[in-house]
Amino acid sequence: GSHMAPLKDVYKNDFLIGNAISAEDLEGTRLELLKMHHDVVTAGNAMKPDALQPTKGNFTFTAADAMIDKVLAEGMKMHGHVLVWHQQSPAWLNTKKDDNNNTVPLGRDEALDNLRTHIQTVMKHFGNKVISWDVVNEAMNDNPSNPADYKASLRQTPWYQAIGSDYVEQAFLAAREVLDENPSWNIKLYYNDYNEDNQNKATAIYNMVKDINDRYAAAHNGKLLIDGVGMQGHYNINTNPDNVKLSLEKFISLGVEVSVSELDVTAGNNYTLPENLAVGQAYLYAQLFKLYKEHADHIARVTFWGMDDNTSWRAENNPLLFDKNLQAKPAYYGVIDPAEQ
Ligand code: 9MR
Repeated sequence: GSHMAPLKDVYKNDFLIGNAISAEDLEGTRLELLKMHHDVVTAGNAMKPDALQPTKGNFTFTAADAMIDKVLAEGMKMHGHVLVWHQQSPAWLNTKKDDNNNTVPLGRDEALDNLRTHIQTVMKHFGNKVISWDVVNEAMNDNPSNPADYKASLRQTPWYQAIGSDYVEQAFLAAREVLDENPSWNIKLYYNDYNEDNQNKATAIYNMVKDINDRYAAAHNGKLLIDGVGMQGHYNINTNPDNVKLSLEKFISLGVEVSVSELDVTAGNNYTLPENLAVGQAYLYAQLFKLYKEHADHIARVTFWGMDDNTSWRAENNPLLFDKNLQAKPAYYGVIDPAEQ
């Protein structure tokens, strides 16, 4: 109800509060709830590569344009998600069929050309309507055994297979060129990944960002290439906030900004949430927001991955602040008043 504290007001001195949306979230009651609590929006699917360039050179911006224009007209900001990923990306970007009709990686030059064209066309199209971009998503393996060797820790994605281990850096270079050509735009370039509470994965990500940024800074007067690290935050009720803290502080030590980009915390199953687990979930949300608040100087944005348990990608496990009737759960109160938990 309207007596509830808007999340964005509670954290107005700390960081932006965001949510992931689909087109239905921009209508009626859902739009009211979205606007009441959030400063900024991420498209859950509408700006992914398969949505924007299903076949080579055929850019399909209509739906994304309608979404972003409505978001801005309603007074919210937009975060761009995502330019380079191994999911929801058409095969033509980085693979081809060989003479035996087997799918094989494209050659480096052709794949690099596709990577750069996609990044630059999309960024120029949306221009300054976004505050930041996830340039590369989920490039790192889970729990890599030797995180000191970040290149060996990279996921063997089609982009990796076609371009090589420098595809992440190449993506950021392509994105940075667009910003250099448009100095009036104020857009941050992010690397975004999940399970970042795993210390091996966090260390590999740290090493990658450090290597890429150190070499770029040496050649460009100390300037950053990667501006930010997105900690997705797809957690569960057993996630240890001490591990989140270690990773958060590790990323902050890179001198980049951090955003919590896709937060949700699963608890219970079969679409049911017993009261003890609802309280445990609220407690974990509270611990996380205490941690985020303590590091607010380095956190630009905290974005939830969905508004309510019914429309969540993990609906069975009740991960969000509002229930299927859009009523606030204990988790909501954990977020607005972490000290009380
Ligand atoms: O929320 C998205 C869901 O609707 C899609 O089916 C799914 C497909 O992979 O992607 C979801 O969003 C993902 C995000 O883009 C990247 N990080 C993980 C998210 C959850 O899968």
